[in-house]
Amino acid sequence: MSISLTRYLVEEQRAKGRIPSELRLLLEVVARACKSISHAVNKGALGSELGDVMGSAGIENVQGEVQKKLDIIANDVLIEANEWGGHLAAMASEEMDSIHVVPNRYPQGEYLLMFDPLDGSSNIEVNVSIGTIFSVLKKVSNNAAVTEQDFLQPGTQQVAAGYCVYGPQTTLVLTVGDGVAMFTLDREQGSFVLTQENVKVPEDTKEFAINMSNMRHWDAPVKRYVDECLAGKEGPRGKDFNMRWIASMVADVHRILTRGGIFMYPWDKREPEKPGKLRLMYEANPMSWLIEQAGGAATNGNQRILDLEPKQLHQRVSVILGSKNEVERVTKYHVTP
Ligand code: AHM
Ligand code: MG
Repeated sequence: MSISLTRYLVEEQRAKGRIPSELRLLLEVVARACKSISHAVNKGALGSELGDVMGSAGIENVQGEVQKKLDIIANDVLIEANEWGGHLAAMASEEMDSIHVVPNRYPQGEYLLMFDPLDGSSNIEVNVSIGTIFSVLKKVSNNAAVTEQDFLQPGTQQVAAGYCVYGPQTTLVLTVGDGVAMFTLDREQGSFVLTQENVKVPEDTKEFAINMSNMRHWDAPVKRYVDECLAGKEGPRGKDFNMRWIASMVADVHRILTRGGIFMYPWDKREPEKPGKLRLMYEANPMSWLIEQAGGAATNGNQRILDLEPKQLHQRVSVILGSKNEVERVTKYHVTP
């Protein structure tokens, strides 16, 4: 008999006492929002939702990146679905300058939701997998008003994290700190069905993912690691490596959770003042927790990502994650070159 996401969450709540009912509801609402984003993404050229956002204020978000119409639609879907339920205090998104506090007309809960509504959105037009990444924290301060400060908690404090990948299948991947579970959207039933539990990332791999066009900008430890992989059987690693780069973190991480691998978006010299391209709160923290829950590792080269103390909501970070032994190797090259 198939197990729905609802049943999985009820069991996590009831039998395991792992999640309170408000968190269960929150996750159900996020999943519902993902379903609706999946439908919008699926329409492709049949809808009117492809393309960049054209507005008088320009087409860039707070990060200086071009916004797609579907970025905005996905953001609105998540906000509207989540703001009235009473389980959230506030939300923060890669696509919004500042936090979105639950309006006064609705009851306020104790959770904080962060998301990248449509990760990898440069892939929308070319019909390649994209996804939604989310992370949930608990508001710890007793202050009545929620501020950005409430969000600035390390990744170890997450109470739930996951992503939904919109690919050939729509798959929701979730952790509440009890391993990683995958749910596939059954479009006939309209519900997410558990398709894999206890997901495990193999400790070793022969597959790496990095944007090789940035090679000349990398730091020495990353260059050394990739050079050694490229040297193959004849090189110091004594084996051939394969390479993949989808330019959609959700899809790259999904592959790694499925068959192992290492993903790197390291700091590079293009914009030396930025610690990396990816965002700590919306991308690195939730993905790092999922990877760790599946037995993998995630660092910024020097430190475990989940231990980083965030200073800003839109903070960026260097990311190295995936199969444990490979991540440890790259990290070792940074720490003791
Ligand atoms: P986005 O959140 O604006 O889509 O950017 C993040 C994406 C990641 O999904 C992906 O790993 C990376 O950017 C790809 O970057 P690049 O085009 O530099 O290879
Ligand atoms: Mg993103």
